Amino acid sequence: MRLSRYFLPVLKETPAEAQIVSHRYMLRAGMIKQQAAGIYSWLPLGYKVLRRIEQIVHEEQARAGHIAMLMPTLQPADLWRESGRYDDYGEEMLRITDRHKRDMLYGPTNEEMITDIFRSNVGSYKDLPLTLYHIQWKFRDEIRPRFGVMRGREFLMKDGYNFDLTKDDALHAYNRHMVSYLRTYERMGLTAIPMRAASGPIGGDNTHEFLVLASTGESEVFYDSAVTGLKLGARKVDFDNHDEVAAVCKEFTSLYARTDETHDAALFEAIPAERRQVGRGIEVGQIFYFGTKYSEPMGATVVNDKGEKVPVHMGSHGIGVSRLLGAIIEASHDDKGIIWPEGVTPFHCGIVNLKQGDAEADAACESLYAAIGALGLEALYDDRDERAGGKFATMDLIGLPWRITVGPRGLKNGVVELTSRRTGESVELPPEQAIARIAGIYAGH
Ligand code: P5A
Repeated sequence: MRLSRYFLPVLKETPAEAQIVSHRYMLRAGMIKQQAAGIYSWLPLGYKVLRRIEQIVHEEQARAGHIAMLMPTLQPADLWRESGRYDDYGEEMLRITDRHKRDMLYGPTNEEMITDIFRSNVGSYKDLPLTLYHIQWKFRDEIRPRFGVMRGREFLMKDGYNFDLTKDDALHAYNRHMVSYLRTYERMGLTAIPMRAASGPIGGDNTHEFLVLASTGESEVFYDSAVTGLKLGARKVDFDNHDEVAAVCKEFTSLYARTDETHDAALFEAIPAERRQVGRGIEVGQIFYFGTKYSEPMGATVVNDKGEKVPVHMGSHGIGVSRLLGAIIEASHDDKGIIWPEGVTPFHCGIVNLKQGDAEADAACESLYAAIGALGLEALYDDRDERAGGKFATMDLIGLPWRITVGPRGLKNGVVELTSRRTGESVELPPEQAIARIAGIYAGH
C-alpha cells in the first residue's frame, strides 16, 4: 500500500477522552472512530489488525478440530425464554421489537442459538464429539463502556460451543480449548495466564479466564510469579489425546493464579513470599464447562449406545477478538507509539523514502516495494512529499515492526537502512539483503 493513496487519518493531538495508552494510540493512529458510547467504526488500519487476529484464531481453531460457522447478531427472545435467561440477563441485554411486535435481542452470546441448531440436527451419540464456533459481533449494554475497544458495547467475539456425550468428554473439550487458546495468544505476542475465575451469567463451576498482565487491566489478579515463565512454544500437541492435553493444562494451572472473584488468601500465603504477586490483568478470553444447563431445558439430547435419550454435556469458550487489539497495545508500546508483534502487524514492513522525487530514491523504493509484495508480504510505502521527521513519527506511531529507510546518501554506497521498531537498532544493508532479512523474519509467522 502506498501511503499517498491510503486512508490513515493520524491525529496530532492526544484525544482528551482516552484514559489509557491503547485507546490513545488507536485513536491517534487512525485505527478506530467512536460512533456512540462503546460503539466504533474500524478504520482501515484497525480493520487490518482485527482481520489478522481473526485469522490466527481461525487457524488455531482448525488445528484443534473445531468447525467454523456463522450465526446472526439478532436473535428471537423465545429461545432465551426456553433457557430462562431472557429475564435473568438484565439490562445488559439490548432488547428490540420488530414491526410484527416480536421480541428480539442483539445477541450478547450464543448458547441458546447453538443449542437450538444442535437439537434440530443431531440425534445420535455417533455424531459426537462436536465443537462449533463463530466470530461475530456481540452487544452488551455495559453500564460503563470505557477504554475504547477494551470494554465496548458492540464488540467482536470468537465463541465456541462443545457438545459431548459424557462429562469426561466435555472436560476434554474444555482442556482442548485451554491449550488451543494458549497457542492463539502466544502467536499474537502475548502471555495470557489461565486463572481460575467465576462463571457469572454463563453458568457452571469449571471456568478459567485468560489474563494479560497490565497495570491498566480491569481485573485484580493474584499469582505465583513462576506462572509468567510458562510457554507452550512450538511443541506439537495431539488434540485427540485426552491425557496429553490434560497434562499441558495441568502444567499451566498448577501454580496459583486467580482473579479476585476466586482468590483464596490461605492458598496464596502458602506461596514463597518472593513469588507472591498481586497485580492487574486484561481478560482476553474465558472458557466454561456447564454440563446440561442449556441442553436439559432446551431438549438437546442424543440417543446413547444403550438406546437411551440423554441431554448432551456442553461448554462454551470465548476470545475477546476486538479487545485483543487493546491488550496487545497495552503490552507492547513505547512513548512514540505502538510496537506490533510480527504475528498481528497490519503491514509487515514500512518503507520510508527520505527524498521523494529523487529519481534514484524513488526507483529503489519501488523495487523494494515490489520485492516485499513478491514475498507474499505487505509493505506500507510512505511515498508522500513530507519531511523525514514527519514520516518517521508516523511510522513509529502506527508501530510496524520493521522499517526500511531509503535515501540518496545511502544509495550512493549501495545501502538502505533496516530498523527494528522494538529495539530501535538499525543496520545498513544492500537492498537485496534487507529483503532477505524481512523474508527470514516472517518465515516463522
Ligand atoms: C464464552 C463464549 C462468554 O460470553 N459465551 C460464549 C461465553 N464468555 S465471556 O467471558 O462473557 O466473554 C468472552 C470474552 O469476550 C470479551 N468481552 C468483551 N470485549 C470487549 N468489550 C466487552 N464489553 C466485552 N465483554 C466480554 C472478553 O475478552 C471475554 O473474555
